[in-house]
Amino acid sequence: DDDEEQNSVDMDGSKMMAATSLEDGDTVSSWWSWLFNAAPRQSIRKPSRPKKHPKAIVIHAGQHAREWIGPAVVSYIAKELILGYRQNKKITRLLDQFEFIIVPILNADGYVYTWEHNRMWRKNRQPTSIPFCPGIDPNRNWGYLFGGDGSSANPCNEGYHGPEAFAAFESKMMSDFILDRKNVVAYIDFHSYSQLWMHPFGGDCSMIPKDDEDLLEAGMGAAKALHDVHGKKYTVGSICNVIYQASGGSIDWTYAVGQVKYSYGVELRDTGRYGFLLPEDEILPSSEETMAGVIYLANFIRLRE
Ligand code: 0X9
Ligand code: ZN
Repeated sequence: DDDEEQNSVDMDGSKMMAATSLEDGDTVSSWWSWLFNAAPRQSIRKPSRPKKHPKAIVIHAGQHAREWIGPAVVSYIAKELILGYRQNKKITRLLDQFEFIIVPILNADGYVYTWEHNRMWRKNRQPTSIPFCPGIDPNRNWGYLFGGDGSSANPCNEGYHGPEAFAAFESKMMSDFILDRKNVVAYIDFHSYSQLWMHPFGGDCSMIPKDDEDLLEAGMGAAKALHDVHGKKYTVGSICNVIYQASGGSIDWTYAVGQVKYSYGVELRDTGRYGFLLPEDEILPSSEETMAGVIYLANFIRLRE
């Protein structure tokens, strides 16, 4: 009927009625209510055919509390996939082939803390050995090259790696999940900011992954697909080359231990003008362009692997 037609989604977002009201200088909380009110308007349909050998793509954001654009973008991707099924050919084909596992906010207590107490909080809120310095950096706590350069043993430091690997609940939960599933072929950990599409390694700058060429090729393609949407430039390369050495990060572990070949850490908009305090009117364009990058990557894997 008419209503269904109006709310169907196509890739350029042109038919998304509710998006119009969102662009009129709205707040972050209205982004969330728009997102979740949009979803139930369309019934979620049964798969057209069962997946034969489902491969999983894990997408998450929110390891770092103050990087608000990540959870918003990842939730948008979830919404697009749900609403696009059997509406959009590309999305239908991908969902028939892959299982998408989406976690918008990994570090939930840290995220809540940035809304209620300190907008610039980064770590989680777990107690440490120092009562007035809570919080482990989940992205320094993964169990590969744990505790090396680019992480701190000091609980008061923003890059505190924790007392031991996987002491942080978030890193432990996510890594256990990946080991259990055994079918994960891609993993994207969204952060902000800097506009980078990065692959391993971050913990040891002399190490080059054996899949370096494929990782670079898929990463460049994703960055180009992203760029084609709103003209934003993303730099592609390894964490060490592109940003800095950082030990105990998620994608080093997912790649080296979790056996997830296409492991990426992505730093979303912007390049520093607003930084973590990205204005609301950039949420939708960031989401649209990032979606294009993710779709590119999934298609790359579908055709290549
Ligand atoms: O320091 C970090 O953990 C990342 N930068 S951030 O400003 N988001 O804190 C860089 C390390 C690897 N990056 C990703 N996995 N995205
Ligand atoms: Zn981060």
